[in-house]
This record gives sequence, structure tokens and C-alpha cells, in this order.
Amino acid sequence: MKKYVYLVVCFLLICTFLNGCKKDNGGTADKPVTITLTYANFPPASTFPCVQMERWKTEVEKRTDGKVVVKTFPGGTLLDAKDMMDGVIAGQADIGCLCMAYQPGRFAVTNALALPFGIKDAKTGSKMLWDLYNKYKPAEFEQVKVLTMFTTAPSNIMSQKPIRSLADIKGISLRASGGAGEILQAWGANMVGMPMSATPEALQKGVVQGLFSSLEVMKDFSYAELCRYVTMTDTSIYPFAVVMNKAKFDAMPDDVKKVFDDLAEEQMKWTGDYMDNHVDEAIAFSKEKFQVEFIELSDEQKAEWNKKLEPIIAKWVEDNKAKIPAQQIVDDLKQMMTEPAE
Ligand code: DTR
Repeated sequence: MKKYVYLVVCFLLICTFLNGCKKDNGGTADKPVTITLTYANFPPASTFPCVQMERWKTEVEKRTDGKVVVKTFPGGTLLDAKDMMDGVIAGQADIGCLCMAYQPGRFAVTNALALPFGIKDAKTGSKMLWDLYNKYKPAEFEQVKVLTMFTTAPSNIMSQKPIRSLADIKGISLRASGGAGEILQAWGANMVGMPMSATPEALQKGVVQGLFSSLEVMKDFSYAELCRYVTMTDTSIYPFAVVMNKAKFDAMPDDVKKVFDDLAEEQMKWTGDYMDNHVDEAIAFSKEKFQVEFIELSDEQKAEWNKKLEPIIAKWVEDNKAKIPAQQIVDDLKQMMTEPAE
């Protein structure tokens, strides 16, 4: 009998020991503890926010020698577009990628990038956003660790009917978000606000007759099939941020923190480049596969369209100057536009 009691005690001790090892993610002396991080994203896996997420994951896993494993959740499977920031703060995901235009009031400083400055590409926009963030370190990011930021390429109008003039755009329902929406309104369109992830259904159901965004979506969401016309306006970029739960980041070992910090600016540049190249690919794809017509406005028309946008920046300064140094931000961005992106 004594022998059985002894065996049961031994068995229980072994179980307790093994269970303890499991809590350490299998860590042993020769194999260090693995840190598993969840990374939430709102659009489908093939789109640029998710492509940059997979690139970050690959780099982190490589540079930490497998010590960090990143589990990615595209398509809103862990957090949706508008829940991203709060979900990361609450720890529902360790990391999240958010489009700041979807919460314009919350990210007042960084959303200044969406004003119609005429920023020429994602490479330039991403660098400007990163520099602006680092200069002002806005309070809205105090509760998180910012892992990187980047922007889209400039927005253009994708539509089911040709838009060749301000008369053509009048009253057409076009989808946009945040600052870009005000631009559409200034041109006379009926702006319908919603995140990109809700747009395919809205287009299919005829709720909108087009959208205003960077053109890589013509390929990534197959909008080229539904929108056979693009009016080139090259206005307004959308700023994005990748944020991490602060407590989770603070608990990381120093060498892992360094890998994340070293990657921040590099990831911003990588994404800007990827976006610009991918826009070119999407234009070629749209012309070849769906014979999409790309409509160029004449110089007089461009002047006429741009004139409509003139009040927008001044109004933004007026609306925001009590909360943030709005005029200084506008002056900074105008200055940054003149500097090379490299
Ligand atoms: N233009 C913004 C942001 C955006 C551009 N490309 C994508 C792809 C997937 C999600 C968001 C975006 C927008 O229209 O929402």
C-alpha cells in the first residue's frame, strides 16, 4: 500500500513539474522561452496593411532568432477597423494596425496628413507622418507603444460611370473616410463614410457608385472589375499606425525591445516603397485585365478642382487650433514636403 502512495505522489510531482514547464512556453536552458504575440488587422490578407504585417512578422521572428512568434489575424478576425486602438489598449490583441482616418477626432495631429497638400507618393507621405509623430508625440498615443507608421499613396476616384468634370461628380455617391471625405464633398459628390473593409459590399449592392482611395485597391479588392473608370486627382493620403499594448511591450526583454525599435523606421520606409510600386502594378493590371479608363484632368480643370479645396486647410486650422498647434503642424508639413524622402 505504502508503495502505491509513493508512486501516486511521484506521479503528481511529475505532473506539476510538466505543467510548470508549459506555462513557460516550453522554455529550457538550451531553448529560451518563446514569446507569442497576437497582431490584429482589419482588411483582407492580400491588402497592403496585411502585406506589411507579414513582412514585420518575418523580420521579427528572424531577428529574434525565433524567440518571438507573431500570430497574425487579418480580415478583422481578432479586431475590427474601428475597435483597433481600444482593443490593443485593453489587451484583446497585443498589436494592431489602424487607419487613423476612421477616427478623425481621436488622431487630430496625425490626421493632418490627410489634408489636401498634394503629397506625391506613399514614400514621401510615410516619412512626413513619421517625422510629424516624432516631433509632436501626440497624447492619443500615450497608452500604447507605436511600432511604426506609414501612409497610402494619393487618392483618386474609382467609379462605375466616367467622371470627366465637376458636373459629372455632382451628387454621385462615393465612399471615403475622414479628411478625404471632405474633399469629395467640396467637389460636390455625395460622400458616404465607411471603412475600406465595408466597401466591397457597398459597391456590389449599389449603395455607392465608386470610391476615393489609393489605387492599389483596384487589384487587391478587384475593384477594377466593378469600377471601369478612374479620375486622376492625386490628392489626400491616409495615415496608418501600428500600435502595441504598452504593458506587453514594457514586459519584453531588452534585446526584443531593441529589435522592435530598430525596425520602426525601416518598416515605415519598406511600406511606403511597397505601396508606391504596388499602385503601379495595380494600374497596369486594371488597364490590361479590365480595360479601365484612366481620366486625366486638363491643367485648367486641375486648377478649378484644386480651388474648391483651398478652404479645407484653413478650416482645419480653425477647427483644431484650440486643441493642438494646428497652424504650426500645417507649416511643418509644408516644409517637410520640400525635403527628400531618403
Ligand atoms: N484609402 C484608405 C486606406 C486604404 C487604402 N488602401 C487600403 C487597403 C485596405 C484597407 C485600407 C486601405 C481607405 O480608403 O480606407
